[in-house]
Amino acid sequence: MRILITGFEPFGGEKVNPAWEAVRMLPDTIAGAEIVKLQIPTVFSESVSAVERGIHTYHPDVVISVGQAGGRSCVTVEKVAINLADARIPDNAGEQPVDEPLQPDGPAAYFATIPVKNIVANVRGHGIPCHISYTAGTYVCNCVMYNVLHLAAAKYPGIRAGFIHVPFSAEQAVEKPAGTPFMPLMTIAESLECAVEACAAKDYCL
Ligand code: PCA
Repeated sequence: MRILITGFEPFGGEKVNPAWEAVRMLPDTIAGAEIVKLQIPTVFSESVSAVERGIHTYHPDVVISVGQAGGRSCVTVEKVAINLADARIPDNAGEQPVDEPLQPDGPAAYFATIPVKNIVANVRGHGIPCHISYTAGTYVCNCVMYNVLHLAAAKYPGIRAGFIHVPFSAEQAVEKPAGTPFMPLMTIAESLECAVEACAAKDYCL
């Protein structure tokens, strides 16, 4: 099994993105699955094509995308992506869509096709706080999750896909007001390893 795992470049004035920093720490093999890591731009119009190039190049069985969710206190595994782009801040190319559909003819939403509950259980089983989330927001992360699931439904039926949001890393929180939720980068990376392990297992429920 081959798993493509993507992480976003920094955005919104941050120096790092804990998603990519954690992804790049992962080993090249987890539970027998080959891991391919890819950094993708935090740009509405470029992010999905970057993932699709990765799909063309590496022919993965599973695509897991990872993004920063500043303000969340634990790792969250996204259940659903919605057909909406509504950006609070401009992306890294200055694009700021407001109330736009991602796919004018697409369905309102897609559910993740990775084993969301098993991932949550495995991450928690390793002592790391983790929950299901029922909103991936309306920014670039939701755009990638929706469009990768759309691609999988239309063009790559063998691929399973989903999204994981991670909190700020400790080094980011140092610069922020007291009380800002964070997680050490090592712990974030460990949670991703647990997530991949759950995806690599044969018997699982969505
Ligand atoms: N988080 C943003 C986009 C890139 C990232 O890492 C989001 O949640 O949409």
